[in-house]
Amino acid sequence: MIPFISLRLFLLAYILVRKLVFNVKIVFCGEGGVGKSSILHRFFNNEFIENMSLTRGFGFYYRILNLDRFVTKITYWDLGGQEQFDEMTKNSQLLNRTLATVFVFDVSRISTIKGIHVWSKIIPLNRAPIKVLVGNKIDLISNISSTENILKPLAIDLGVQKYFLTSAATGFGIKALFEYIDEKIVSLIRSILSVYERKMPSKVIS
Ligand SMILES: Nc1nc2c(ncn2[C@@H]2O[C@H](COP(=O)(O)OP(=O)(O)OP(=O)(O)O)[C@@H](O)[C@H]2O)c(=O)[nH]1
Ligand SMILES: [Mg+2]
Repeated sequence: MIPFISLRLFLLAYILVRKLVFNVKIVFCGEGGVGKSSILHRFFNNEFIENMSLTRGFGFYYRILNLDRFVTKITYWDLGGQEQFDEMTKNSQLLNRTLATVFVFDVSRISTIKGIHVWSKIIPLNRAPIKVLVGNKIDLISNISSTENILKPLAIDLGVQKYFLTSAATGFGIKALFEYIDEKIVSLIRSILSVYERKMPSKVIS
């Protein structure tokens, strides 16, 4: 990430390629079976697997956002939520330099919210500036408004900027979730770039 790059290195990279490459890490966390892998699978493959196997440790997905002045490589970390993998996943080194966290719970099993509380303590706000709350499996419940009544105070409590109701089964809310994360990443990088560019000599910027 740019804050860790020296200004001199930044200038050199900018002069050489006129395009910067950012590596961004996003983690999907939450209790086992809430649908983290299914959400990612739905987004990347536009498909739903009824009997998705549990994630043993963690999995990855990659995506490149190619913008006019910079390229962003986004890595989506799919963390296995089963307790047996805790040692591997709830690990500060693994979670280091996370830019965005997606906390997922299952709206048809409200008790899965407690997994989010556990994760929110492991990834404090200052370590991951973008935080999103997701209530998945919305296709399994009929009373959406009562779920919203749970989500709103929970979002405030966790200090997350936004919450989404999704269904990996139908695809509901999935595109909006990923678009929101993209927007937040791009605006964060733009604001960092503008700070650095103010410090650069004008002939380099022109
Ligand atoms: N009806 C319905 N089922 C879902 C949805 N999302 C996931 N599932 C099902 O829930 C089960 C668990 O989904 P996973 O995506 O494996 O859950 P996970 O959070 O990755 O679980 P771990 O890897 O164990 O942490 C699977 O059988 C999925 O088919 C959804 O939106 N609606
Ligand atoms: Mg999984």
